[in-house]
Amino acid sequence: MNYEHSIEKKLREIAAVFHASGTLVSYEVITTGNINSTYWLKYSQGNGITKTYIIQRINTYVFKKPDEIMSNISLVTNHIRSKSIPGQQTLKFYVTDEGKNFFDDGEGNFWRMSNHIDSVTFDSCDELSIMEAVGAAFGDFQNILSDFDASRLYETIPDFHNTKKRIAQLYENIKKDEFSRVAEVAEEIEFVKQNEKLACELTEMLEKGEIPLRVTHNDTKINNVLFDKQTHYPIAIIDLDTVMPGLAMHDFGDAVRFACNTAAEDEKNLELVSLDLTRFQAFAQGFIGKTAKSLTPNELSSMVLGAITITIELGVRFLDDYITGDKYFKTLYDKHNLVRTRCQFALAKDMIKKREAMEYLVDDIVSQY
Ligand code: GN1
Ligand code: MG
Repeated sequence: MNYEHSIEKKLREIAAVFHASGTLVSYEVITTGNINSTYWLKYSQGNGITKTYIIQRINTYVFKKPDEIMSNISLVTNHIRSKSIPGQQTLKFYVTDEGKNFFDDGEGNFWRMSNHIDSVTFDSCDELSIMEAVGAAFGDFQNILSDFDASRLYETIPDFHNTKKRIAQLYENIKKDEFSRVAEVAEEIEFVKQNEKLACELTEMLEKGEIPLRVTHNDTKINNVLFDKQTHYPIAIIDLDTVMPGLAMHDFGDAVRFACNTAAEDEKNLELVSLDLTRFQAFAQGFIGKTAKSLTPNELSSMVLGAITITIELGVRFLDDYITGDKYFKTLYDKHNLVRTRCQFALAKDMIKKREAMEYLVDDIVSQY
């Protein structure tokens, strides 16, 4: 059986487990996302009517306890749904005969199926109104979850954004050098050493109780916001696998890292990589506009630090994956993780250069509320 045929067979099998209705017309592999495998399926209901579904195979190397992610997602989506926010849609996960929102196929694979929300997404965007809307959507997400009891959530990836631990782990793996790749990355290691103190400031503030944990999204890429096709109004936030207690500055910062970069996350030509201050201003206006009243002064004054921190942290994670044999992130070619590392560090350098300008913009927005 060829590969495509076996995937199609598997998808039909999984869709049946979750009681997809109708007959499969077509499917597509969705290639965005570095962790899970995602498929879009179209089912005919007869009379020209179709229904679309999303099936995902959860990466169990990354998410060791898929049942815990699905428990979190179900609590969070129910919470969002219970607020009945006009214009907002929520992901709905289908259940098996046993009433479970995931399925273990007995071959080591965990699957889930949700509705597909008809929408558009942006991987990058020069349109400032969209940038502001993305900021507002993530800010709103923060507000919607502000009354959610965090103790009900599992920590799906322990220490996910604990920058200190991420760096400590990198140093451990540098010592082991299991794949003999350390010599090649001397410059990158030097960058980490030079910026370690700065990158660990937020972790330390948290340890000292100077900033609060909140329920956060933790993976705020712009393409996790779904927009209405016609109005370009945000209608849903997806990718809820890492919703857990975290820092508001990390949500702010990760979105900035991804959406305000003038290049792609894995751009090889580092001259193209920089922080776009105009996009930053628009995003910050949206995010801080929604959250200024509920965040503490320490949080508001460390938003830019959040962007620098998360950019260095992701570079550290890519580098760690590179020297430990590329097991965590999906890679499309040899050294893909190294390319990603270099891109993140180049962006972090530019953010450090522009830190004052970024802080000035944030302060200006804060002063409006
Ligand atoms: C991963 O798979 P995706 O694109 O949703 C990663 C994020 C990184 C991102 C970088 C669970 O997210 O933390 O920021 O890649 N997710 C996990 O592109 O590790
Ligand atoms: Mg994600």
